[in-house]
Amino acid sequence: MTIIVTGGAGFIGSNFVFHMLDKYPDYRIICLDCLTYAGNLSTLEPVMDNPNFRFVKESITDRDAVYKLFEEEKPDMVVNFAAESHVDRSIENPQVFLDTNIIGTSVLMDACRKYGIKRYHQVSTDEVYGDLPLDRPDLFFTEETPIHTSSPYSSSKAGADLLVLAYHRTYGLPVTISRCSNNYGPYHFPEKLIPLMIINALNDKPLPVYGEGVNVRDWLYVEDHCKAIDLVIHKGTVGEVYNIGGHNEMKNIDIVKLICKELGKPESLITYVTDRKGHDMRYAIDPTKIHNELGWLPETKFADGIKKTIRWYLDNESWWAPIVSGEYQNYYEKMYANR
Ligand code: NAD
Ligand code: TDX
Repeated sequence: MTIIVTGGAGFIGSNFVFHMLDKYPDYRIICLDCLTYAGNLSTLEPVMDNPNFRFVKESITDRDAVYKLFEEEKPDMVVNFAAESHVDRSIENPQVFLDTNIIGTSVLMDACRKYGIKRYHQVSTDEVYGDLPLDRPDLFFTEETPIHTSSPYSSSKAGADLLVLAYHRTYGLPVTISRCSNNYGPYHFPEKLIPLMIINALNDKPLPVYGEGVNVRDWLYVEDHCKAIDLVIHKGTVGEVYNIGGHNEMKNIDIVKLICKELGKPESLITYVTDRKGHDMRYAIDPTKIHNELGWLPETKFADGIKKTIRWYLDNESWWAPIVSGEYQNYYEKMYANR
């Protein structure tokens, strides 16, 4: 079995590469990643010498490069993690989100049509469903919830999902889609809520909470997401969408306070800043389908996962220190100074 994993130098993709190489020692895993600011080759260091692993630095939007890779490797499956993934960046500059997330997806699927594939899997997000009101805790996103996006990021992911389903219906491409809630864990890029708050707290810097901090996200440990995708690509039904989430809703402010507590830092570091434009209020996944059909259940409780994650950032400063001292400083200045 040869699997092309796109975006495998990013947060979830790298965790997926590790999971697959570990669980299936006879599989060949090809990571296709162009190493944007969010891609980090040092993350993949532990598997670089594995004879079943190959890293290819190309963009999923580069048709010639993608076709060449398909000719060389004749993959059985493609799992597409490659994306521009940060909502705040999409609000600043939507164009690259459309290029990578929509055009890149179509290039990958064109290659699948041209060379043949057993499965094309699209890693999507719960954000395609928009948001839920805070005063209706009885409501959850199911696979039937209409697409109703808020940000350029979520719109680009929704556009990709629609294309994937269209390639299935029109060309019979054997596709699956998974829509997961917020992930956390090792190798999470420092621009995102949890790693940003851990790293700022460690440096005794202000903790910038958007608005009043009451927005709710449904957090899942990254390994549980990887295991769910593993199940979907092996046992999921072609043409189907699977929601992934572990019923773990938390307010942003409660997460930030928990991080302060775990690190022994004062809550006085918390600073309320101008809200995100179009900020989604609440995400909440109903994972009944993947549980009933594929037997998936999350294994890591948030209380344990967040401790493991904080421990990982404490032990792996050598991973994040070069990131936050480079170009990231300009990003941080632009997004947070005078906010
Ligand atoms: P990330 O930003 O950490 O990593 C993205 C990776 O894709 C990087 O390695 C980057 O270099 C690569 N990439 C970007 N553009 C590329 C291109 N044109 N060609 C090749 N590679 C390219 O993202 P992540 O958080 O790991 O998310 C991975 C996927 O999971 C995304 O599709 C995202 O929409 C989805 N998702 C993320 C979450 C989450 O909480 N992080 C939740 C649900 C779904
Ligand atoms: O500095 C911050 N302060 C803050 O209050 C940051 C970076 C975020 N927030 C808030 C905004 C959100 O309500 O925290 C919440 C989480 O923010 P992000 O980490 O940016 O994640 P989110 O916008 O929820 O999107 C994430 O989950 C779905 C991923 O980045 C997406 O790729 C995924 O599809």
